[in-house]
Amino acid sequence: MSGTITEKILDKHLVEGKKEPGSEIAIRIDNTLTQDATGTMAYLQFEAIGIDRVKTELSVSFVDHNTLQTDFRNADDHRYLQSVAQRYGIYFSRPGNGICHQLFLERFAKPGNTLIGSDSHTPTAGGIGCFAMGAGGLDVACSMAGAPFRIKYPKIVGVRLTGKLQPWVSAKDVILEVLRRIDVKGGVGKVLEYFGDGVKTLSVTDRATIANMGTETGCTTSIFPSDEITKAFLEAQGRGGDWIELIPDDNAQYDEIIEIDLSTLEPMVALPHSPGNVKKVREVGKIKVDQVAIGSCTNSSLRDLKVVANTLKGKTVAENLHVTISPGSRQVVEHLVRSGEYLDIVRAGARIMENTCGPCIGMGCAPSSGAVSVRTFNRNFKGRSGTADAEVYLVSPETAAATAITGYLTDPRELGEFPDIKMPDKFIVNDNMILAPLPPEEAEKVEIVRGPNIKPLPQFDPPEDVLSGKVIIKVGDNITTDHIMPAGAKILPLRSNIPEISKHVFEAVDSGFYERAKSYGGGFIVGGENYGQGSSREHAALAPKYLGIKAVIAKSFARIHMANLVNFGIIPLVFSNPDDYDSIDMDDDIEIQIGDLSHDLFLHNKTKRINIKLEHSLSAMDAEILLAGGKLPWIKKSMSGGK
Ligand code: MIC
Ligand code: SF4
Repeated sequence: MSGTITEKILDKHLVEGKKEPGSEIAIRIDNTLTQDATGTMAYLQFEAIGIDRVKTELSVSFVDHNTLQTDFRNADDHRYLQSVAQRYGIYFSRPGNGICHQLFLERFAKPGNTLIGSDSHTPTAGGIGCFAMGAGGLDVACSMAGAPFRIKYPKIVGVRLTGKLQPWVSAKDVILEVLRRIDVKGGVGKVLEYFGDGVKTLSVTDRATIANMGTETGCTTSIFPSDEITKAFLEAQGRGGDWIELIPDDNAQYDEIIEIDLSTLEPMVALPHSPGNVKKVREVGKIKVDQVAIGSCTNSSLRDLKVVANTLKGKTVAENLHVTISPGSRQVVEHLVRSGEYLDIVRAGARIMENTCGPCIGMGCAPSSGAVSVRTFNRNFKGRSGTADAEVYLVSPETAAATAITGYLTDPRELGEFPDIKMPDKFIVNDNMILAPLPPEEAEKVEIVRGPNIKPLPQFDPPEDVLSGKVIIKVGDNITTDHIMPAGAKILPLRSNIPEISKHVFEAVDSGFYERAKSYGGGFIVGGENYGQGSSREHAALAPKYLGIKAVIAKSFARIHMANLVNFGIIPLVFSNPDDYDSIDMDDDIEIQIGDLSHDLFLHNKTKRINIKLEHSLSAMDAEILLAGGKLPWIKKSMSGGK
């Protein structure tokens, strides 16, 4: 039976494996996307695999994360990315064109396709019925080289939407409600598949907002049907030919059901410092706010910014408040300019930024010390804004605009009547900032340009039979990749320079980590539940590996980060009994005999003179990759017929 949308797509793309939740499957990947901050590493790895041209139906390289260009390093990355795209048959979206997920939705995403992207919010394309997943750059490189992508067959959770959202309540409030119910690890191993009559009341960009921030539940992806509304969106983008209908069968069976009556939802807010810490805005009360930041891949569509423009129209942003707006794409900007709504925003005193990730990843507009920042973004991890003691609240564009006017956290329903929002019948399509792939004869002649900031990939040896060393750090639950490998304006330019970026590992958590890792010659990390949640950045595995980390022993792992650990030869191990977490401390001397990783393992804590039983959920192939010293040596061997 293949009643759900998820099953329909997975059935069509299945290359290997059984349709049983938790068992490993391999699927064919139609499309890939990368962004600049993860892209340089992904393409260095693609080059190292040694394929002449991408083997996917379509691959796109975006530049949206780091466009500050405070010196040559960033510009070097952009130049490298453009030349590599032209060399290997990849579309290239030039800096300034927009945020990868918004652009992919507008210009490339197809219902029924599979997509992996080197960014954790790749599931945004689930809003159009595409099965889209975040992955590490190396996995994306492998899929560009034609390799299938491996995931655990997910549990399929049906999220039944009924009713219709009230005025001033929007898609962001829906996903905040999902997060309120299932929190930041409630989606692990699952696909959130939306169905029911309420779906018809949501536009494609509303659906994309929900699918985008579904990432924060830890799910494999989120997906919506492709229906008449999807068709109208694609037609309005001049891409009607890309539409197919994709709806669940009447007798579709879901592993679990979540019921949401849209008409009962109210404006919601995620409080510091977790996207899962959700309350109703009216319950939280009137907190004084210092900054409002609107945009990000979650809430920067034309619809969202029209709501903001029409709410701000004729008003001035509150005194002492600093308001920024980062539109999702040039298409969005062009519409706002032509309709005059851009002027409404400018006149209200909001600062319109570039069409990039901007403040969402700490690229400028950091809040002041101890500030309260209200954002339409998807993550509010401590320090991510660039200010360690800032308090970040996540809300809808409606709540952000209302807050911008009053200066304190405001339930937008207090503003009275909802403005009349007019969406265009056709979008203004202008792809002049997207370079199409060159034909093979021309592509072959393209010279790849590498500046001094593009350092060669580090090489790693296979692991020893007995791993030994000290615990270099012990951390708690829900450690994010932002904790492990921070981003922001200072560190993002180092993404293609592993020796330099590795100096910043765990910087905000424990400034002694780098020195200890160096002086001990590497060792181990001990973590709690959901270790590595958040971003797909493989630097959170690659840089620790460079510092000699051999294994991470945790209570549980987030999906993408665990795959990245395997890809770079760091062994992800789990305590058989979670209480054993308490019997291991920083600086303990430990030893683990790994053998061929086919058995349960024991950790010998030499300092405490105890043995601790460990487990892992590695597949046979993961074990092979780890024993080969990582995925790059492994794939090179397998592609040259060495296995
Ligand atoms: C993020 O939102 O954390 C990022 C920056 O987009 C990351 C990717 C990266 O670290 O480059 C993500 O979500 O995967
Ligand atoms: Fe960019 Fe923020 Fe979206 Fe990540 S979450 S892709 S940094 S806008």
